Amino acid sequence: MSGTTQLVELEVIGDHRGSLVSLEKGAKLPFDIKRVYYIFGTLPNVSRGFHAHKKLRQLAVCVSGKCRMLMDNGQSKEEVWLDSPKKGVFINNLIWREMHDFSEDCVLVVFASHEYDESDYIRNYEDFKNIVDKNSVLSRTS
Ligand code: T46
Repeated sequence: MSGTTQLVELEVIGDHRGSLVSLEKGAKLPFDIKRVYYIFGTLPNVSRGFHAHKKLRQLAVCVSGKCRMLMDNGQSKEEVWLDSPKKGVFINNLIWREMHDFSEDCVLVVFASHEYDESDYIRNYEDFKNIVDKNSVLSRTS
């Protein structure tokens, strides 16, 4: 993936009773969790997201059902199906994300590095591109 998004294989602790996944801060979850939210009951043909975050980093997992996540770092786009409770995606800051094709039974759980803050959202794609382009010029000249 792009380096700022990363597919994460989650370890399943299974026994004769079934499966359990445990998430703690570490290589697969490289931040303190300040907030958890989940998206469910998404209606047919509804897409969500269409924004980036200035600071927020997240790990997203479909614990039931599936959805297609598109991630865009301003230069290239990638898509991943979140279709297993064993599969997560780490989404760094300054990544435009869209979620599409939610199955009826989809429950998307998101672990977030910060509390909810509307001022951290970039909800306009042109604004997002301008910030990303400016950052890449700054990193080339510093
Ligand atoms: C993201 C993707 C994967 C809150 O009040 N608190 C919260 O913690 C969240 C996440 C949302 N809200 C409010 C803000 C809006 O009025 O709930 C409403 C729906 O949020 P939004 O339109 O941003 O939802 P999505 O599904 O487009 O995006 C969400 C997260 O907001 C976002 O951070 O990365 O899921």
